[in-house]
Parts: sequence; C-alpha cells; structure tokens
Amino acid sequence: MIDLYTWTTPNGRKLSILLEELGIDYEAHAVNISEGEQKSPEFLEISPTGKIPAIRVRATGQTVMESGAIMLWLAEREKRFLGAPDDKASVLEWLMWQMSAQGPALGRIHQFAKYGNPLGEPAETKAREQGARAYADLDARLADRDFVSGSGRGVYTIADMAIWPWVSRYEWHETDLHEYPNVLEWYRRLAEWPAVQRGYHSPHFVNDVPMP
Ligand SMILES: N[C@@H](CCC(=O)N[C@@H](CS)C(=O)NCC(=O)O)C(=O)O
Repeated sequence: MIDLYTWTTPNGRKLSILLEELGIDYEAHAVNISEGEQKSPEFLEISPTGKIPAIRVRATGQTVMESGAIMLWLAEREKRFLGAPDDKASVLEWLMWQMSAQGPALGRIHQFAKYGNPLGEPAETKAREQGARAYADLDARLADRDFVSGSGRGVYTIADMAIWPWVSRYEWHETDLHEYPNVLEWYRRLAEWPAVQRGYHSPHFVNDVPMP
C-alpha cells in the first residue's frame, strides 16, 4: 500500500495517474496547499521541502518526495512504463525536460494567471514565450510518433504521464491546442484512458478533464 500525499495540481496528478496505471493499492491524502497544510510538521516529515506530491510505502515507511524522483522510483520498482532498455535514455530526456523546462515555464504562467503580475510585463512576456516554446517543442517531438519516448512510434511511459497533466491546464495558459495539432491529438487520446481519468480526479473531483 502506498500513501500518496497530493493535491489537485499537475504535479500531484502525475503520481495519481501513474499509480492508477500501475494498478497498485494506494490511498490519496489531500494536502490542501491553499490552506498551508504542506507546512504541517507531519507532512514535513514525509516531504522535507513542504511540497506535494510525496509518497510513503506503508509497509516499510520509505518516503519519496519530488514528482520526477517518485515516478522513476516507482517505475523502476514495478519494472513498468520505462519502455525497453534501449528506450530509457529518451524516457529520461523527456522526463527531465518536463521537470526543468515545461513545468517551470507553465508554472510561472499559472502564477500570473492566479496571482497577477507583481513583477511587471517583461517577466510575464518571458514566461509566455517559454510556455509557447514548450508547446512547440512538444508538438515537434510528437510529429511522427504516438508517445514522447522510445524508438519508432514511441511507447507510453512515465514521461507522457509527467507531461500530460501540465498540458491539461492549457486554458490557464490561454493556449489554443489546435495550434499544436500533434499535442492536441496526443492529449485527447490519453485523456480518454480510464486510468488517466481516474488519476485526474484524485484526490477529489474539481472539474471534468478539459477537452479541446
Ligand atoms: N519540483 C517539485 C515541485 C512540486 C511543487 O511545486 N508542488 C506544489 C504544488 S504543484 C506545492 O506543493 N506548492 C506548495 C508550496 O510550495 O508551498 C516536484 O516536481 O515535485
């Protein structure tokens, strides 16, 4: 049994989607980051930086924080969603791209969308440029393949599961996915999958999965 500490955000949904895809027993615990619950002493013992998502393996007490680390750790433990051995390099490439490029760029846009722009226009312009670039880079990657990693048409891996929840916030980014037809097709295909749907609605329902 895995305890998942999470909230209804893209980083949280990465893990609920993976756990649903793995089909292993887990219990999702809501950590309301709007109410500051991530700063509670109990949660800081699990996630020392006070960020969701984090997990605890109930049988051993092992804890893991940081969404990319948790995804890799679980995928390696379960020997799933990493593709074939030769696919591993491209899984790591696109997982790291998500963590270092797409997530931070779109996360800054979320901040502006929700809290305004105290930093002034150049910061917002830069964030939006970087967000658009992330969409364009993903669109180019998906031009001749079904998934971001693996050879040939690609294979469904943790990299897709990490990237997809951030794309699901395309409305927050004021992005018309029809401008990125390869992302649109990939996004819609995964959005129909039952495990992705279930993971999206963990730890609780907020809205239907957006469908462009
Ligand atoms: N690099 C971290 C980022 C996690 C993150 O930013 N979590 C946000 C919610 S999506 C959070 O917990 N924010 C609350 C806070 O920073 O206090 C990861 O990928 O897990």
